[in-house]
Amino acid sequence: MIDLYYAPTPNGHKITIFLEETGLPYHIIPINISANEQFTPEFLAISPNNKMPAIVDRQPADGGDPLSLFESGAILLYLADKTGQLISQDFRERQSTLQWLFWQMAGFGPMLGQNHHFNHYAPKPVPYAIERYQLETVRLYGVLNRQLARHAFMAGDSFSIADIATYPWVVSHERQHIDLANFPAVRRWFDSIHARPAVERAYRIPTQKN
Ligand SMILES: N[C@@H](CCC(=O)N[C@@H](CS)C(=O)NCC(=O)O)C(=O)O
Repeated sequence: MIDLYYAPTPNGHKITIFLEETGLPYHIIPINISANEQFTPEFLAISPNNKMPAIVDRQPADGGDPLSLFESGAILLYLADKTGQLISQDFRERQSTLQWLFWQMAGFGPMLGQNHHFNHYAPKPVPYAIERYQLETVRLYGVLNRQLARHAFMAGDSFSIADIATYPWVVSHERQHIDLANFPAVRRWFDSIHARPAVERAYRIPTQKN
């Protein structure tokens, strides 16, 4: 059983998509970040960076004590290796998957997070920041579009944790002032993932339980 510390954000949805895709048993522990539950000592013991998602695997492969992990990319890689699913066993496609997973974690997610912040949450408009993160958002969608124009999925022929990490951020493309008509390969990929039954289930998980 996996304990998932979760809120319904793009980074949270990465993990519920993975768990729904693989059928690995899990139990959700809601973290209400608006109520600052990410700062409780109990949660910080699992996620010292005070952010969700985080997991505790009560049956780790080494048979030892429960294993806790934070950072959505590390969690996806751990669960993919645990199940042998959603990461290719082919040497080269595995490297490609890790490369695009790290691209999402280091670039696409953080830059789009800044886009959201300066477009929707900053207490006053900061034109330089709005323009900087909009330009970077457009550049990153261009990178993704070029990759997906050559491959069915981000790492190659197979749906993988790289796609799972990236999709939830593309769900918010309108909030990022991105028109997918300008990125037709992303549009094709997005629609194909949106239609997956496990993805539909992941987005139907009730949002706040506490
Ligand atoms: N790099 C982290 C980012 C996680 C993250 O930013 N989580 C946000 C919600 S999406 C959070 O918990 N924020 C609470 C806070 O910053 O206090 C990951 O991918 O897991």
